[in-house]
Formats: sequence, C-alpha cells, structure tokens
Amino acid sequence: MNTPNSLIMRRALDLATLGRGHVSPNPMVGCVIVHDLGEGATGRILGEGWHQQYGGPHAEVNAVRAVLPADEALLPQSTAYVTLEPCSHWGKTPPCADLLIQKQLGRVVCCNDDPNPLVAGKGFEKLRDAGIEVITGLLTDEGRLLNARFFTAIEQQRPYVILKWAETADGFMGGPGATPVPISGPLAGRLVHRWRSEEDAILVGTTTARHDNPRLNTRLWPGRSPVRVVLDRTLALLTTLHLFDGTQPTLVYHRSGLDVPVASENVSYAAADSLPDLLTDLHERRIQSVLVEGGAQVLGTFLDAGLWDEIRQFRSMQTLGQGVAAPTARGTLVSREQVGTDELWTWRRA
Ligand code: AOF
Ligand code: ZN
Repeated sequence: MNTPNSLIMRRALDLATLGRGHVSPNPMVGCVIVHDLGEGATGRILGEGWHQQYGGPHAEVNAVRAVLPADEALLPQSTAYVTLEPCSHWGKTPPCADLLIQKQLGRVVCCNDDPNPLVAGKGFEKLRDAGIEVITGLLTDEGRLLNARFFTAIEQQRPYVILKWAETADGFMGGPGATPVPISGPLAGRLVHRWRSEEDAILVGTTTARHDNPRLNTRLWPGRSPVRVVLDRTLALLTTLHLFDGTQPTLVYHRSGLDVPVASENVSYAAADSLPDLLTDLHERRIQSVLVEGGAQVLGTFLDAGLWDEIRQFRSMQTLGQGVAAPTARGTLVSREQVGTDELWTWRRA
C-alpha cells in the first residue's frame, strides 16, 4: 500500500474548517477519498466532504455521496483520509465506520482518535475487524489544534479558555480612574467582535461590568452573539447595565447562599464558589469555549489557577505611565502580527 499522503490530509483539514461556527459542540471533520495507484503513487480524488451542520451528515457521508457511481468500483483500492476517527455509534446520524465498511474502502487514515466515550477506539476496531487497514496519527497536532475546543471539553470536562486583553507599551490595561481608557485601535476592536462570534461564551468580572458597561455582542461583525457570562459574587451589579438588557442570553454567577433575583428574559443566575465550579457548570451547559475579556483581576485568577488554554494580547504603542497593570502573559508565544496600530501576540500553554 502507499504511504499516507500528508498533503491530502491537509486538504481534509482545510475542508473541516468550513464547518467552523456551524457544528459545535460537534468537532469539525473533513474527509477526502483518494484512489491509490500502488507503489507510492496517488491517483484521483474520488470524493470530498466535511461535517457542515450540527445534527447533519458527517464528513465521511458527504465524501461518499460525492463519489460518482462510475467510480464506486474503485473504492476497494482507495483511501479515506478522515481528520477524526470515524464514529461507531448511532447519534443523530448512523455510524460512519459502517458506511466505510459497506462501501469496502481499502484503507482509512486519520489524524486523531475520537475522545468521545461513545466512539473512543471502537470506530477503528470496527474497521479493522472488517479487514480495512487503519493508520492513525497523521498530522495529529494539526488535528488537535483544529478541534481544541472539542478535545478540551471531553478530556478536561471544562470549556476551552481564551484570555484576551489589550495593554499599553508600558504594560497597563487601564487608567488609574474608573473611566475606561481606549487602548487598542479600531481594527483590533473589530477583530474582537469576530472572535466573540466564534466562541460559545464571553466572560467579564464585576469591575469591568460596572465601569465599562459593555454590551459584549458582535455588532461589528456578522455572526452569532455568544452567551454573556458575568461574575457578580455578591449580586451587587445594577440591572440597568447593558448586560441585563435581555438582548442576548446572559448568565450571572454569584456565590452560593444568596437570595437570587427572579430570572428575567434571557438573564439567568447560577451559584459557583470557585473557578473550577464555574467552569464545570459552563461545561454542563454544553459551553465549549469562553473568551475572557477582563478585567485584570479576573484574568489573573484564571492565569494563577492554570485554567486557560490561549492568550491573545494586544500591545499598543501608547504609554499611560500609571494605572491598572496588565497580567504577565505566559506559555509559548506562537505568533506576533500587526493588527492596525497594535501588535497581537498569541500565546498557548506549553
Ligand atoms: C465522524 N465524522 O464528521 C463527525 C464525527 O450526533 P452525531 O451523530 O452527529 O455524532 C456526534 C459525534 O460524532 C461527535 O461527538 C463526535 O464524537 C463524532 N463526530 N464523527 O465520524 C464526523 N463530526
Ligand atoms: Zn460519523
């Protein structure tokens, strides 16, 4: 048999990304079926597909459907490159492993095993039992990065946490007073709205909610608005704030043992006495990712608890001389890019 071709797997990963924003809490998955000519030669692509919609057909089903009837006879000499282990369970759709067996694919190559306990190796087992050659681990890191939210949710039982802040050249993220000082430029602001549309929730602390009175929506970017999460331990925030305007689902976390106000339209209350409790509660609500937008104290709490996965740090050119110090970014710096007048530094946990 041919050695698996990583270029084709890259194509499958690219196809998978077309599902971004439409498949959560399912993973993004892509599939490319290629005819193998033997002796290391790769033939034609017979079909391609990706998981397009939550609840809809999986990547493998769409790829198989794309194969022309005249090409079906070639499937036993073909490889399905699938970014994730084909499923073995009846969920919203029938098992993909069964379909690949029924179509008599010669070989299946994957990036990652599916951590979903309903699948977790059983997909590969079914395929191998049916005599299909299985290779896994091609472009594993790329596959895990693509579905970092899905893997974090299943493996760590908590949402993927992105910490975001903007700081001045001298390391401040706010001025000395309560009045907000703009730090990053308009392009960065636009990008943040795009990020909001890509995550399930945005979180802020009490001080940010009170002083900035943020809307936490995506008005500068066409896309869905996430759930707003606000930490209000003692339920001290005034409900005249934008966060309580009912235009988006809003979740208020307070410490336990308090008299909770009657939930109003789109505003609900939940008790959490620690950060792990809060993240567990979000996980149980099927929230797979949270963008933490501040302030300094809340960001510091996530950092100190080690409960974060990614940092997106805007660095502006201006200086403030005094004010609220920004947290110290940590982990591995994975990229530095210019966004308008600011630099964006992205960090991941090592
Ligand atoms: C695949 N191919 O394209 C995807 C898979 O409820 P269902 O039927 O949509 O199943 C969802 C689960 O299936 C999901 O949690 C993950 O384990 C797997 N996703 N599997 O073979 C795909 N999206
Ligand atoms: Zn499937």
